[in-house]
Amino acid sequence: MPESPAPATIIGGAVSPYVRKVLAVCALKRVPVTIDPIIPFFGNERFEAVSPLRRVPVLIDDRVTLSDSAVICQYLEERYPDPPLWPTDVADRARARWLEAFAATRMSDVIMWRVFNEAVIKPGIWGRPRDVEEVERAVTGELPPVLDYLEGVAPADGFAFGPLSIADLSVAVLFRNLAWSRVTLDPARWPRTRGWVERTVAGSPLGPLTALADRLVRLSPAAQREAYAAAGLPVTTDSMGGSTPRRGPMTV
Ligand SMILES: N[C@@H](CCC(=O)N[C@@H](CS)C(=O)NCC(=O)O)C(=O)O
Repeated sequence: MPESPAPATIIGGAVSPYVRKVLAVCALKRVPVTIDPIIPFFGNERFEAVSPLRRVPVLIDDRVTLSDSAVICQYLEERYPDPPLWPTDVADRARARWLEAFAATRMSDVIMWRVFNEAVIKPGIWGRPRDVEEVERAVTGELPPVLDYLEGVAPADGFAFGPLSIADLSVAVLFRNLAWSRVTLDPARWPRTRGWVERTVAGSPLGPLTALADRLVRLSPAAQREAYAAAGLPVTTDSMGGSTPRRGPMTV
């Protein structure tokens, strides 16, 4: 008999692509979730205790407290194998792990740290002006090779390895953070990547999660909590978020 999923608390808000990835996997595996949608920079001592790198997401359930979306998703896969989110073929499974690693490393460096951090986090959280030239340099210089690589591996239709997998989710989540950074991609230059991302969002729980996050980016923290509940994601009564930031923005 497969184990019925234990309720989990997810620390971190759905504006984070890594939190959306974990929430999508929880939804696919029917793990009941309560969310503490903190901004990581505002995490209190309890947050530091559960997330030594002070990063979101964190998953807490009856057996583990885990950081890092890749580690969390692997745990959920092994504990709740249905539906499988890693391909069955051994070579495809390795390729899926690589795409997840690529999304977490070079793709994240460019999209989250060079672009989103400068365009959205710096003005929105730290009240400092964005360096428009810095964003432009990343978008014109560093982003195209990442997208060129993805264009070479993107499927012409469907998902990367047949059924929806962790590779599709890991890559697709990052594109919404580019859109919030007001980066528009030339549709003629990376058409396969665009189609792959659109199909993944439309064909997975990332659809409603992205719609929720589109609302969140325009709301105050108090209104955000209501938006989560309205989207069927109950919010914890107690929070690991404080009212003042604990440290300045991370440098890479
Ligand atoms: N590789 C990690 C990345 C997590 C990450 O960078 N999260 C960001 C939010 S989008 C964060 O917590 N940043 C706060 C910080 O680095 O101080 C994962 O997949 O979970």
